[in-house]
Amino acid sequence: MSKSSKKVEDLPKYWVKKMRTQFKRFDADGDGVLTKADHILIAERLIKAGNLSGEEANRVHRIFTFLWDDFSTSKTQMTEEEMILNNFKFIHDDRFKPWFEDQYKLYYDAMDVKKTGQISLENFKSFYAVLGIDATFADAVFAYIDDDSNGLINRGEFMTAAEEYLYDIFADDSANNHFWGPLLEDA
Ligand SMILES: [Ca+2]
Ligand SMILES: [Ca+2]
Repeated sequence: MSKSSKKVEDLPKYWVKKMRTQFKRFDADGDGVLTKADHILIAERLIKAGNLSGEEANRVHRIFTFLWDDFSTSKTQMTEEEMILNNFKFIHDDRFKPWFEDQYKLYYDAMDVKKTGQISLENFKSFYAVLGIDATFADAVFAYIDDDSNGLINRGEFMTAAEEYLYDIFADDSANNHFWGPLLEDA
């Protein structure tokens, strides 16, 4: 069987649960498909949560518009199954690594709403809240990502944790697998 003909049920179950969780976090309007509208909604919620205006608000809008345009590769919507199969293909093909890195650099920039170059616990909690994740889980995940325990997440720490979440297919239920919040039980 070639990789392209794989089915979701053939993939590692724990990893699929992570991807389903991520999908549901980003399906901001909850209609079961990822679209540009979800990305715009997340941007708007982030702008509201951070009380941003002017160029700061425009920047967040641009990031999420670009994330969708880049991520969707001109599709108008993406189903959960498509996303899972795509991601499984990506993690087995190094050509997609730079694309993945570009995408997560943008998430980092979006969390760093005030462009300080680092992500504070407050930034992190705010982003979690925007994605509908219970903030009580943010402390443990933040502490895990903050590898040098200086109370801030830098770009390198963020990328390492993001990479683990996507690439670690046989992981246990530890904080590194809660990058996008605790795994959803019905995921
Ligand atoms: Ca949606
Ligand atoms: Ca740190």
